[in-house]
Amino acid sequence: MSKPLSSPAKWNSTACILCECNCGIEVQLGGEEGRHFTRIRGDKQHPISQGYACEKANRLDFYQNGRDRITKPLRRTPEGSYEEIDWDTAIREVAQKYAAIRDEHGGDKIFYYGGGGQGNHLPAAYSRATLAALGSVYRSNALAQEKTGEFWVNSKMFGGIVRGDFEHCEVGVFIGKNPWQSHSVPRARVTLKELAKDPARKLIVIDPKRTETADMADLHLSVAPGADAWLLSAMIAVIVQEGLSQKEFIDEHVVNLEQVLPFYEVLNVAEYAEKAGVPETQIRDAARLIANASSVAYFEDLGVQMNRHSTLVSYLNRILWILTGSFGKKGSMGAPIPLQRLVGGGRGNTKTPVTGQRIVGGLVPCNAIPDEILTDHPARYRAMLVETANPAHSLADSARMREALQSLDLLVVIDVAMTETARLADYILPVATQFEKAEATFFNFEFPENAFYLRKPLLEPVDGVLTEPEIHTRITEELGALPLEIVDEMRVALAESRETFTALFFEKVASNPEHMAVVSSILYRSLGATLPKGSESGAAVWGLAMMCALKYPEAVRAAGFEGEGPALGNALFDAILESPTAVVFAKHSFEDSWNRIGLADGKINAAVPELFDTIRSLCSTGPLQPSQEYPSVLSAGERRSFTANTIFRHPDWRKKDREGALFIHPKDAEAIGIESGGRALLATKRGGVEVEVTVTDRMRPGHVSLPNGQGLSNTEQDPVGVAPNDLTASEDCDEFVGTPWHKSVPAKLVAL
Ligand SMILES: Nc1nc2c(c(=O)[nH]1)N[C@H]1C(S)=C(S)[C@@H](COP(=O)(O)OP(=O)(O)OC[C@H]3O[C@@H](n4cnc5c(=O)[nH]c(N)nc54)[C@H](O)[C@@H]3O)O[C@H]1N2
Ligand SMILES: Nc1nc2c(c(=O)[nH]1)N[C@H]1C(S)=C(S)[C@@H](COP(=O)(O)OP(=O)(O)OC[C@H]3O[C@@H](n4cnc5c(=O)[nH]c(N)nc54)[C@H](O)[C@@H]3O)O[C@H]1N2
Ligand code: SF4
Ligand SMILES: [Mo]
Repeated sequence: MSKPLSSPAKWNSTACILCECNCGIEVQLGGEEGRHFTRIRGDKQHPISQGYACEKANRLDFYQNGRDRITKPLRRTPEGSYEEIDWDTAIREVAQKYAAIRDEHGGDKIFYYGGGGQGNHLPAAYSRATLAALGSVYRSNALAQEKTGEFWVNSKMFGGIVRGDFEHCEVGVFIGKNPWQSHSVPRARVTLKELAKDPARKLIVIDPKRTETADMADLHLSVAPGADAWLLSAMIAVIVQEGLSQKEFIDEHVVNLEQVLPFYEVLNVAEYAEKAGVPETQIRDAARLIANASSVAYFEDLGVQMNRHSTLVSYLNRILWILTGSFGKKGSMGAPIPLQRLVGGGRGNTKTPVTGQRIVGGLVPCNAIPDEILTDHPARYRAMLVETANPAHSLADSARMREALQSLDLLVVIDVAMTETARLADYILPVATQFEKAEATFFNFEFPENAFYLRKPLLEPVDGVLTEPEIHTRITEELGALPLEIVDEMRVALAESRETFTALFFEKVASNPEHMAVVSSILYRSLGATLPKGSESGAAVWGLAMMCALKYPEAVRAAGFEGEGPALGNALFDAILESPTAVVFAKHSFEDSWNRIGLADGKINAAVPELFDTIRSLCSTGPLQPSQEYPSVLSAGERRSFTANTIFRHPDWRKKDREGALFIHPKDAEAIGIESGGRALLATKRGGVEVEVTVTDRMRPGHVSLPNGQGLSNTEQDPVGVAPNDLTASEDCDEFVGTPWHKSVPAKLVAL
């Protein structure tokens, strides 16, 4: 029998939600009730990813039709199980309980964690109304366990976010970053291949492991785990001592470098190379290569940002940018125009209330969270709202994190799934998935052209769930914080025209701090109600498009939009709303980056004196040494081809390496008498777990590595693989910003 002829299935445009690249993809729907993703491909129309997608995107049905989905609001019973409740009860009780804590102890005792994952940042915009209504001031998310060191030095040196142009660089440098697996730069594998095959361009990788990226490198510096501070110091010293720095660039663009250089003029390169565990000749080669290049792009990531001296390493990396003249030109570092800044805001608190730790970008250091809760200090957090995050699994020291979450007076979790964190909650509020509502991210870091994508829903939400904007707006209303008369006025104005609405917004909302505190809900209830079904959550984007157009009119016009003032903002918003893919919203020159660094009259500041003592201390200290008790260094949480934080919960999504084996070097395997596929006991000071072992000469001897995102559990199935934070400790973190040392955990391995 011949196959029936069918019309070609429709390809629906959306984006992958598994990493910050958010590649444009197209999806065919089918299967039961047409709610399964049957085919997925890269979307050629997407201006940044241009048809690129990696193998993980093909597995997105494991998210849309994922394990552990929740579809009814749940309330914890006195016996500790859950009962289903209706939404009115859920909203009323949650609002009342938070309000009671606010009234008795102060809104600052209500702590917010999350607001966005790899594919959805709109909850961060809408939660602001709820938090304002509650007087909540402290918040955090995953960025405060990876990027806050980088943010802090950027704010002191550049005054804003800075990214690399790997598409055009002569030399690309990756420090503790494996873009072959973890991406983070657009079309990572294509970009890497282009770099590797062009004899005029060079790739340098700094990583203890010979990663897939290192395989392609011209120079792979296999640094000892946790020893990057010595390695980068030695590279700086080579450039300074051999007189290779870009003097013209420095004279024109940099201040305060004289405070830094004397130290490197006398630094003993051989000694630092020895401590870094890298041959001195390789360090000299790498330093000369970047110093003599016409353009260098740099990317540092978790290998150093979740490691010893992480903030210092971010600083030393930037000193290399300065010495090699790598800013504000094609192929080097630049400052993208954001549609919305990823961090910032908060209420201006600079220290955590209990332990007094530094708050960067409004984010409480993640490792400090248990200490801010597990205490009888009067300023402790007593309640939490967790949204689109799984801190019981993703933050250091899961056992302590669970204890902290359980000790709260109130924990509410907003999620699509019954997660490790949700299972500790008093109330669980289920939401539509990222393919059942309009969503977007603010991971928009490209230059000289930057793009933003308001994805439209592919499916109707399943019965019983709401979206985050709806939940936050209902809570805000319940708390009596939504100015209903303003919402009505805005609706009437909108019925007249968008221009009338815009004028009223500036006249009555933008000028009133109380209204601005709940602006997302005002926009949602007015403008949102007029947007196409499923796209209501795009209302907050109107505000962002407006701000962007008012702040960067030339760049927005260069991207093809017309108008002045608010009219330009409306033109941009309409394009975002109507476009079937991402919209290029800003265009500028590479040199324009100079206009966006906010320090010292458009110059780069090279001195961060808070770090100088630590810089000096490197002379007399050395990196982590193996001990008898803990002879190995564990990197807890490596990105592999089948890891995606905890976005996929069912282990079947992984086509290979199902359990997530521990990678170890043949020498280490021989020493403990184990082979690939063998099982071992892996112990750290915080815990012990059983692991499967894979022996590979990619690892550096003494260095072992476990994947991230494994060890998820539910009531029906035992966890598969190891939850990495069963092995990590909250006190092991950076002295400046509290980022964890997950990539160098002292560990011991015993064959079973
Ligand atoms: N496949 C996949 N991709 C992802 C994700 C995912 O879960 N899976 N998650 C996304 C997220 S949230 C993030 S933040 C990024 C992270 O992306 P990456 O930072 O690239 O990811 P990791 O594999 O955690 O760490 C990178 C490298 O650091 C190396 N490393 C370990 N110790 C050291 C050290 O002491 N010094 C140096 N120089 N390097 C060291 C490791 O060997 C590893 O190759 O990936 C994103 N992309
Ligand atoms: N030891 C160790 N720990 C690590 C790392 C490591 O390398 N080592 N990496 C860290 C890094 S870099 C990161 S970024 C974090 C990530 O950790 P988290 O920030 O906790 O994020 P995810 O694991 O991605 O969990 C996202 C949650 O969002 C839920 N979700 C999905 N879609 C929606 C939606 O539309 N709405 C709502 N409300 N919820 C939704 C998912 O079900 C899931 O519970 O993990 C960190 N933890
Ligand atoms: S690089 Fe892969 S995981 Fe990341 S967004 Fe693109 S397709 Fe998804
Ligand atoms: Mo991350």
